[in-house]
Amino acid sequence: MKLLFLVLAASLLLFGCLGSQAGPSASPAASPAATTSPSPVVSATAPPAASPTPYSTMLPSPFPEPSIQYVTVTARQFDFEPSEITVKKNVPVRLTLVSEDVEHGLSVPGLGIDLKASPGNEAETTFTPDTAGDYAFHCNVYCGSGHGEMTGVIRVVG
Ligand SMILES: [Cu+2]
Repeated sequence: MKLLFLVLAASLLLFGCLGSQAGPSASPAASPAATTSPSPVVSATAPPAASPTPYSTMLPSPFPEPSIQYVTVTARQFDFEPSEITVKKNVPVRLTLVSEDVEHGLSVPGLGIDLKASPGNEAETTFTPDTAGDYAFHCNVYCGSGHGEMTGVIRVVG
Protein backbone atom coordinates (compact mmCIF):
# COMPACT_ATOMS: atom_id res chain seq x y z
CA MET A 1 0.00 0.00 0.00
CA LYS A 2 2.81 2.35 0.91
CA LEU A 3 4.67 1.39 -2.24
CA LEU A 4 1.61 2.05 -4.37
CA PHE A 5 1.33 5.50 -2.90
CA LEU A 6 5.00 6.18 -3.62
CA VAL A 7 4.59 5.08 -7.23
CA LEU A 8 1.54 7.28 -7.58
CA ALA A 9 3.35 10.22 -6.06
CA ALA A 10 6.36 9.66 -8.29
CA SER A 11 4.25 9.48 -11.44
CA LEU A 12 2.35 12.62 -10.44
CA LEU A 13 5.67 14.41 -9.97
CA LEU A 14 6.87 13.13 -13.35
CA PHE A 15 3.73 14.28 -15.13
CA GLY A 16 3.90 17.56 -13.33
CA CYS A 17 7.48 18.12 -14.55
CA LEU A 18 6.58 17.11 -18.08
CA GLY A 19 3.63 19.45 -18.05
CA SER A 20 5.71 22.37 -16.84
CA GLN A 21 8.36 21.62 -19.44
CA ALA A 22 5.81 21.46 -22.23
CA GLY A 23 4.31 24.75 -21.15
CA PRO A 24 7.30 27.06 -21.69
CA SER A 25 8.45 25.25 -24.83
CA ALA A 26 5.01 25.52 -26.40
CA SER A 27 4.54 29.21 -25.68
CA PRO A 28 7.65 30.51 -27.55
CA ALA A 29 6.54 28.49 -30.57
CA ALA A 30 3.06 29.93 -30.31
CA SER A 31 4.11 33.56 -29.85
CA PRO A 32 6.00 33.97 -33.20
CA ALA A 33 3.07 32.32 -34.95
CA ALA A 34 0.69 34.70 -33.18
CA THR A 35 1.87 37.53 -35.48
CA THR A 36 -0.04 35.88 -38.30
CA SER A 37 -3.23 35.17 -36.46
CA PRO A 38 -5.27 33.19 -39.08
CA SER A 39 -2.58 30.55 -39.75
CA PRO A 40 -2.43 29.02 -36.21
CA VAL A 41 -6.11 28.23 -36.54
CA VAL A 42 -5.53 26.42 -39.84
CA SER A 43 -2.51 24.50 -38.53
CA ALA A 44 -4.41 23.54 -35.39
CA THR A 45 -7.12 21.84 -37.42
CA ALA A 46 -4.69 20.27 -39.94
CA PRO A 47 -2.94 17.67 -37.69
CA PRO A 48 -6.12 15.72 -36.81
CA ALA A 49 -7.02 15.54 -40.50
CA ALA A 50 -3.52 14.36 -41.46
CA SER A 51 -3.15 11.84 -38.64
CA PRO A 52 -4.83 8.87 -40.42
CA THR A 53 -2.02 8.88 -43.05
CA PRO A 54 0.89 8.21 -40.62
CA TYR A 55 -1.10 5.44 -39.00
CA SER A 56 -1.70 3.66 -42.29
CA THR A 57 1.99 3.93 -43.29
CA MET A 58 2.96 2.42 -39.94
CA LEU A 59 1.02 -0.77 -40.66
CA PRO A 60 3.27 -3.86 -40.97
CA SER A 61 4.21 -4.69 -44.52
CA PRO A 62 2.39 -7.75 -45.91
CA PHE A 63 5.63 -8.69 -47.74
CA PRO A 64 8.34 -9.87 -45.32
CA GLU A 65 11.92 -9.19 -46.38
CA PRO A 66 13.63 -12.23 -47.88
CA SER A 67 15.99 -13.90 -45.45
CA ILE A 68 19.66 -14.42 -46.14
CA GLN A 69 21.07 -17.84 -46.98
CA TYR A 70 24.31 -18.33 -45.09
CA VAL A 71 26.83 -20.64 -46.73
CA THR A 72 30.30 -21.34 -45.37
CA VAL A 73 32.78 -23.24 -47.51
CA THR A 74 35.94 -24.62 -45.93
CA ALA A 75 38.90 -25.03 -48.26
CA ARG A 76 41.82 -27.34 -47.56
CA GLN A 77 44.40 -29.29 -49.56
CA PHE A 78 42.76 -30.52 -51.70
CA ASP A 79 39.03 -30.12 -51.50
CA PHE A 80 36.11 -27.90 -50.60
CA GLU A 81 33.66 -28.73 -47.83
CA PRO A 82 30.91 -28.75 -48.94
CA SER A 83 31.67 -29.09 -52.62
CA GLU A 84 28.00 -29.13 -53.56
CA ILE A 85 25.89 -26.17 -52.44
CA THR A 86 22.20 -25.64 -53.11
CA VAL A 87 20.69 -22.16 -52.79
CA LYS A 88 17.35 -20.61 -53.63
CA LYS A 89 16.92 -18.25 -56.54
CA ASN A 90 16.25 -14.56 -55.79
CA VAL A 91 17.24 -14.88 -52.13
CA PRO A 92 20.50 -13.22 -51.03
CA VAL A 93 23.38 -15.58 -50.28
CA ARG A 94 26.14 -14.69 -47.82
CA LEU A 95 29.06 -16.85 -48.95
CA THR A 96 32.04 -17.21 -46.62
CA LEU A 97 35.28 -18.92 -47.55
CA VAL A 98 37.45 -20.31 -44.76
CA SER A 99 40.86 -21.88 -45.25
CA GLU A 100 42.28 -24.55 -42.98
CA ASP A 101 45.86 -24.68 -44.23
CA VAL A 102 47.24 -22.50 -47.02
CA GLU A 103 45.80 -19.74 -49.18
CA HIS A 104 42.93 -20.91 -51.38
CA GLY A 105 40.56 -19.26 -53.76
CA LEU A 106 36.92 -19.80 -54.61
CA SER A 107 36.02 -18.67 -58.07
CA VAL A 108 32.53 -18.99 -59.53
CA PRO A 109 32.84 -17.51 -63.03
CA GLY A 110 29.12 -17.89 -63.76
CA LEU A 111 28.19 -15.75 -60.76
CA GLY A 112 31.11 -13.32 -60.92
CA ILE A 113 32.48 -14.48 -57.57
CA ASP A 114 36.19 -14.51 -56.75
CA LEU A 115 37.21 -15.02 -53.12
CA LYS A 116 40.60 -15.65 -51.57
CA ALA A 117 41.17 -16.83 -48.03
CA SER A 118 44.08 -17.91 -45.89
CA PRO A 119 44.09 -19.36 -42.36
CA GLY A 120 42.66 -16.79 -39.94
CA ASN A 121 41.71 -14.56 -42.83
CA GLU A 122 38.34 -15.56 -44.21
CA ALA A 123 36.63 -13.92 -47.14
CA GLU A 124 32.97 -13.30 -47.78
CA THR A 125 30.63 -11.90 -50.34
CA THR A 126 26.88 -11.46 -50.70
CA PHE A 127 25.12 -12.10 -53.98
CA THR A 128 21.57 -12.78 -55.15
CA PRO A 129 21.34 -15.46 -57.85
CA ASP A 130 18.54 -14.63 -60.28
CA THR A 131 18.91 -17.55 -62.70
CA ALA A 132 18.47 -21.19 -61.76
CA GLY A 133 21.20 -23.60 -62.82
CA ASP A 134 24.50 -25.22 -61.89
CA TYR A 135 27.47 -22.93 -61.42
CA ALA A 136 30.85 -24.64 -61.24
CA PHE A 137 33.48 -23.29 -58.89
CA HIS A 138 37.17 -24.00 -58.41
CA CYS A 139 40.19 -22.92 -56.45
CA ASN A 140 42.04 -20.20 -58.30
CA VAL A 141 45.08 -19.91 -56.05
CA TYR A 142 47.75 -22.51 -56.74
CA CYS A 143 47.92 -24.44 -53.49
CA GLY A 144 49.88 -27.58 -54.31
CA SER A 145 49.86 -30.78 -56.35
CA GLY A 146 46.11 -31.41 -55.96
CA HIS A 147 45.07 -27.85 -56.72
CA GLY A 148 43.35 -28.88 -59.94
CA GLU A 149 41.05 -31.24 -58.03
CA MET A 150 39.55 -28.45 -55.96
CA THR A 151 36.23 -28.03 -57.69
CA GLY A 152 32.58 -27.85 -56.73
CA VAL A 153 29.18 -26.65 -57.82
CA ILE A 154 26.58 -24.16 -56.63
CA ARG A 155 23.08 -25.26 -57.61
CA VAL A 156 20.60 -22.43 -57.84
CA VAL A 157 17.07 -23.76 -57.63
CA GLY A 158 13.85 -21.88 -58.40
CU1 LIG B 1 44.23 -24.28 -55.01
